[in-house]
Amino acid sequence: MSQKMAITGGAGFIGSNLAEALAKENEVIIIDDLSSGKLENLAGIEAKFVRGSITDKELLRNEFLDVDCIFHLAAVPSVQKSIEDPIRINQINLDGTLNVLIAARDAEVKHMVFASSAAVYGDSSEVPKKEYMVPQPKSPYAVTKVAGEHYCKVFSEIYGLQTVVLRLFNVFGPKQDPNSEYSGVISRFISSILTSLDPVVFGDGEQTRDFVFVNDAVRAFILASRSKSSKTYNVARGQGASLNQLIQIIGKIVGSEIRPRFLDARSGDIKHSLADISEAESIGYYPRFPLEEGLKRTVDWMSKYILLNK
Ligand code: UD2
Repeated sequence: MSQKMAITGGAGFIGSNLAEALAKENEVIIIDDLSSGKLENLAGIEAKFVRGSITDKELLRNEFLDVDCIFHLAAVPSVQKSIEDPIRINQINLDGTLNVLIAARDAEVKHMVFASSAAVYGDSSEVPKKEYMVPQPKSPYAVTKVAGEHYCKVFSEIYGLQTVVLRLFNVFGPKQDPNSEYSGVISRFISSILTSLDPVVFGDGEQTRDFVFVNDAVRAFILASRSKSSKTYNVARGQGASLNQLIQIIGKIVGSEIRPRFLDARSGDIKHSLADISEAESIGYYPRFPLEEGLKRTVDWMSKYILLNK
């Protein structure tokens, strides 16, 4: 049955992939201030686009009328920026989330899915991460995500707005911008390799992350919107891969041997990040894309992107 869905941050990397999937069967409204999202991410997607910020309560209240489910992804997604300017990031990420919740309540929306982050787990060495572990935020960014999660729970309990929280691990895939210093490592590696530059590895490359292909993350959002309880779920693949392994696989895909440039490890970098995804399995989430397949699709997309942007 076709529903009316709103996506905040719908022009961003994950938001635009979600919009593409939802728009096939639903009426979709995308709200994005284009601070990091891009209109080109929405090419070919049949949806209403509203340029605006989650700091604008009035706009949210109007756009949420008759909406069945809100996917709240809008945020400044940078740990580094939150360290440089915690007040601004709090205003957008946390006050913005509160605005979205209040506007959802006022417009009598029934469901919301909130994009949280593996950053809430901090840098404890205990792996795999399980949802019941006590959050240990290590940056203002992570604090805004933990607090946003709490607001979601409180709004469920007090106002009956059903909220599902997704803790995203290292999501990668088409439409991830490779050009920012803070972009995900996979988009940076692939764009360097395709432009004949040596990818830079911070540290020895043996650190591991739980990389998940964006189509799997999108499925998690859709399953979460159908779930009947206000719970928190890790979204990952449940398997770690090291940067050295990534480079080997990408080398195989592009058919050349890659020699990375090893630099000092980033300060505050964690060694291993891995999720337990058994909770998410209870709502029907199973990652469908093996790492190699996801990387192949990302290389294909990035090759076209580089050609178009030459
Ligand atoms: C992810 C999130 C971040 C925060 C954090 C919480 C992304 C893009 N970032 O950071 O927002 O939630 O998790 O734990 O999802 N690296 C290189 N070369 C590069 C870029 C990165 O070697 O050109 C290394 C980096 O030092 C790190 C690993 O690759 O060891 C992954 O880096 P990342 O920025 O993709 O993601 P992460 O897990 O540090």
